[in-house]
Amino acid sequence: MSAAELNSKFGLAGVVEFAEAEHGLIKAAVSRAGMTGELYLQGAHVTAWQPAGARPVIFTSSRAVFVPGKAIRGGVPVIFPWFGPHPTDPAQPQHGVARTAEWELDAVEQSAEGVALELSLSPDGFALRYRVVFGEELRLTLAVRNTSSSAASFEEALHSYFAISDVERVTISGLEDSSFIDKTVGMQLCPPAGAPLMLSKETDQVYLNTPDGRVVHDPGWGRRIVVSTSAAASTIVWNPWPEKAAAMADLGADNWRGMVCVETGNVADNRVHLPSGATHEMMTRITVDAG
Ligand code: TA6
Repeated sequence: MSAAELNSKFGLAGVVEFAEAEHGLIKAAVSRAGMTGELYLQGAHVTAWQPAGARPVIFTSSRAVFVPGKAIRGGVPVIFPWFGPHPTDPAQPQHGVARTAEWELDAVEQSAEGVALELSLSPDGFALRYRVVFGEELRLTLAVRNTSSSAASFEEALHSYFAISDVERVTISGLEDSSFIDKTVGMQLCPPAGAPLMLSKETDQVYLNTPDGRVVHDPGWGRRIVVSTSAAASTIVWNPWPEKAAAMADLGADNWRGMVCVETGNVADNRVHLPSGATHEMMTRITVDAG
């Protein structure tokens, strides 16, 4: 559907407006009572959320490219049905197919909790429903139904990029008791750190069996980003640091310090196993408060 058709079917004047962005990608701009948000239909990709009176919470790279079929650098990419490289076929795209696919918009509604957009996608053997609620909090719910006639398994993640003052000054709590796979040292399984996480070098860690909540403490901006989750057993923490960031055309050496990925998912040992016809629903709720 064109932006004009989407506006006539789903638009809410002054609240939800669709527009054609670069290279024909369609985006929805959301605003209500001072809160603003943005979502691209490609990948059902949230690229901005800023509560009223607060700084942006979601980071999107100033060098991000918005091209059909290419993943957007930043925001909240939806990772499905595999995380990282495909397990057996290197020709398959990193992080699955959902983040570069064109999702169907099914509904737009307003309620006390905020402005909700509902989208769907049907990759082989599955039916995905994604509900994004922009409000005082950002609530993301991904439901996956196994539409095949046999049991199936998959990995999933909401690969959220958070805007921060300085990655070397933030602390991440809630992962102290979880062991993790360190992708920077050959996927080594490491024991729990027993203390909140501070980043001092390239970090790419997959935490397993994590509790339903973590906090990014940002002393530079005097705030906390609180991430509550349900039915998500994994947490991934990532920052490429300057050298790798400089080698990424859509990130660059001037962007790495102001972002950290703290992702909600079910990956590696936490992958989901679903009987035929069954549905699994994962949710993350993001809020900010004065730290
Ligand atoms: O979530 C962390 C990670 O898996 C890292 O290994 C890094 O590759 C990052 O995702 C970004 O992946 P992308 O395919 O978007 O470049």
